Amino acid sequence: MSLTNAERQQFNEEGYVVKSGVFSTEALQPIQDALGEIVDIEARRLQSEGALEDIYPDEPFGNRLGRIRKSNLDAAIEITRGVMGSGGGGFSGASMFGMLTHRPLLSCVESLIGPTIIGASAYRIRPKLPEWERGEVPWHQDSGYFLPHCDKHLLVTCWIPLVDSTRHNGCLYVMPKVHRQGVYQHYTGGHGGFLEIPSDEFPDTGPIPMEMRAGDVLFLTNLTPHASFENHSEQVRWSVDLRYQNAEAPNNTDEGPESYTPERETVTMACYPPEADFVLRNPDHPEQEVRNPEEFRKIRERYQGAGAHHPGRGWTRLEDKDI
Ligand SMILES: O=C(O)CCC(=O)C(=O)O
Repeated sequence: MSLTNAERQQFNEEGYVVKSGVFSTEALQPIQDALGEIVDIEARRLQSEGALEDIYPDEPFGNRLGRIRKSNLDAAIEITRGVMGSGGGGFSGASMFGMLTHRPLLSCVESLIGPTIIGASAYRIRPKLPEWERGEVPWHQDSGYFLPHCDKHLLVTCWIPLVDSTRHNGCLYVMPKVHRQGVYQHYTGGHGGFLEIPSDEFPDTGPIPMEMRAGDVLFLTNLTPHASFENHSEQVRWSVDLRYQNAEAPNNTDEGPESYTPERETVTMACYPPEADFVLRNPDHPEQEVRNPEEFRKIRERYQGAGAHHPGRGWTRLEDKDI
């Protein structure tokens, strides 16, 4: 499996493309099982602490956390924290490595960035709870989070629903055809604590809802504005977003978090310093490739909570916008 010429053309012209069926039901099972296990552990802990009555042990992955949310929002929020880990990129289990290295996905990514593929540091698991306003993610470009010297590079975001995603349960929306206009002004302290581009500060080219089946993949550029809104269903909208770049885009694959100090010149840094990048394919230096889940976990854990300095982009606070 790879992206066709027409799909690549759409990605280049519109800033996004959806490829159906990149992950089969069987291929999604290991990540669903792993996330289901974290939900189970966290739910049992809360139950033993008396914070949660019913933990719905017999509900399938797609329903269980939604049932818990319905009976106890605070407990459900706490469980999602356990799932997401620190900052959202904390889960580095074997099933995550399996997703990141899924061959059909990497073949599609290769058709966008070439044969050398680096797993870009920020990947996220997103359990969007039903009827929870803070679960909304405001309009932003991923480059808003990356350092400015990376704007000229392509970092591909692969957004993958683990359950069918619809307008009703809070699917992603994409603003097409504006990814060639550079990075728009973002503001900190936006909805849910995310970065935000206010909707009057970028062109409205008609936001497109990405209604997708579990296992389809939405490919986005780092300059494509996207957002997601409230989940009005009874189930959690589970998704994972993974990122990839080639070796020309700055990365931290050959350095440790201790080399990221406030004194260091920003232009020498990886695009997103707080988390570890990792080499997945390098035909010229195959010895650099991360080949197994254990190696991957060690690389990720080295950066986890290590405080690698991220200078950010100096965005203004939303409340100071018109001052
Ligand atoms: O999954 C969502 O709702 C938001 C995802 C997102 O903002 C991203 O992948 O950058």
